[in-house]
Amino acid sequence: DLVPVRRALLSVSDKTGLIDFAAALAKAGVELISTGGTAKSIAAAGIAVRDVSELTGFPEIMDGRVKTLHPSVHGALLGVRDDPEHAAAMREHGIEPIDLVVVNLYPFEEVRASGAAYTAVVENIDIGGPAMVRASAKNHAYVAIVTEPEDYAAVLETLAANGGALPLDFRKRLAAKAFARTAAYDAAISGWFAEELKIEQPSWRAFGGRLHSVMRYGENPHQSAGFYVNGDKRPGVATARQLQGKQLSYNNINDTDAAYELVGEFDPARTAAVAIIKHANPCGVAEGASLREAYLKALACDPVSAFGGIVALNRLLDAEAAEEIVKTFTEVIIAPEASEAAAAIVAAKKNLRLLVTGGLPDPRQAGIMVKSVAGGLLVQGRDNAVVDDLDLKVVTRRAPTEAEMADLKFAFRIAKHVKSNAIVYAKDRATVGVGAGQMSRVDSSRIAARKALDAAEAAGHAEPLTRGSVVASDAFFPFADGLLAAVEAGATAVIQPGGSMRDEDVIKAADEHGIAMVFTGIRHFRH
Ligand code: 93A
Repeated sequence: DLVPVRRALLSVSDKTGLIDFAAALAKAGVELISTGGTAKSIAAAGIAVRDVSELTGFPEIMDGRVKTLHPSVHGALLGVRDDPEHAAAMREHGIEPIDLVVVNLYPFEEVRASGAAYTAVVENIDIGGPAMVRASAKNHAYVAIVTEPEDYAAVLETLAANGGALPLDFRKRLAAKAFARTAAYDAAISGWFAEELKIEQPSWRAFGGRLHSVMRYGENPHQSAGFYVNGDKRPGVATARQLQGKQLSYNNINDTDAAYELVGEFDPARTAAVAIIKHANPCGVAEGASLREAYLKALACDPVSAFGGIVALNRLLDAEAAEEIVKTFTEVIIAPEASEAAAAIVAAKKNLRLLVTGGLPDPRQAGIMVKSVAGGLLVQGRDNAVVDDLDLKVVTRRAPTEAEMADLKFAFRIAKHVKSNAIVYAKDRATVGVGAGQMSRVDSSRIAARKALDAAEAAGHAEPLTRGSVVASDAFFPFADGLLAAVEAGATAVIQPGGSMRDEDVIKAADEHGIAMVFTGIRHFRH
């Protein structure tokens, strides 16, 4: 199952690593054939290359729209060499077999994301490229198809290890990758059309996806993992620039995303805000006059969990904040920007990743969320409800004070980003206890209160941090018990969606304890 590589066809838009690769192939005695721009680059480096027009006996026409769409090319890629009829057809028509195809496609995703004009986007729909990729991948019994510069090194190594040939399992793996690439490419194109046509129905196809990086492993070391991006340029983990630190892991990316989406809820013109995330849940979030103050307040919520966490900031990371953050073992810092002094402080921690995004995500932006289930995908619109836009209704005799109201909104903002059942205690624009991911809302309440007690003890406070706090619940309290657990912890005001059959019981319990309660009418489940 070894196929010697004697002739290669190269046609690439992304010319990264092309010359080195072409030179190595030529040195290994491989004959090179190439299309217009690719041939030019190779020839300019002094490497022998034949133009594909020579092979087809046909010039590139229509601005290159038709350059490789020819039987001399596709016959060479699709011919089953062990089939006598195929072999005869190849001889009869002078079709020379091609053993290695190196193609990457017109940069449709990048051009689309750049906001280019309609016609420019259309022009970047590659037709000949995917045709060659798919033809070669189908005929992997004889042809190897390379679609990413990052695979050039492996191709050369494998060729060297096999005396100038490539083995079947290697060609098969390349074929699988090739079809994944063309599938994602077409998904991006159809997603663009959907956007152009304002088709609202969320569709995973609209998500597209191009391999951004392969991680060492997934959620656990025995799982493989890759990070796919869809060309969406919104500020976030996919578009961030990593200034330092080792490669992000699967869990890092997931947690960093959660952290940055959360901190995007805080308008940097109004306040500095910091979120510390562990296992995709916040273990501390706070506003402050400065990032340093916000960080210290966030850290005080649950300093034990913050160890090994992800820190997201809504403003330029300054030296004062950086100095505090590096005191605790932290996996990732993500911010819109970082000052030079701050970057220098972070640089002392070799493994700590520092990501800058150039901006904040817009919490109100529409979008789609995709989740896989056995045999399918669940697709929904992004939860882009923001508490400031909601019609908040006071349902108790006592209305919240101004300070309580500010904390209630703060807590509900956070609850949106906590796995359900979510209970968030807050005081002075800082979380003091977070209960996440419990099957029972009462348990979430109790855990949040318990954590607040632990944090208070650790900090040497006499009182639990929940004393005089407010509490947010991501969904309604089905019974009064959840509310009573919050009262017991010392909360004085509550924010929740409302809408339970027993709302009246819950309101009555609140009134009995002098609690002020606000209904949002909006639920923030997050699973
Ligand atoms: O315009 S195409 O759809 N028609 C073709 O026949 C064709 N052949 C190769 N696009 C085509 N390609 C693409 O051209 C390749 O996928 C590659 O991205 C690009 C390389 O062009 P050049 O070598 O001129 O830079």
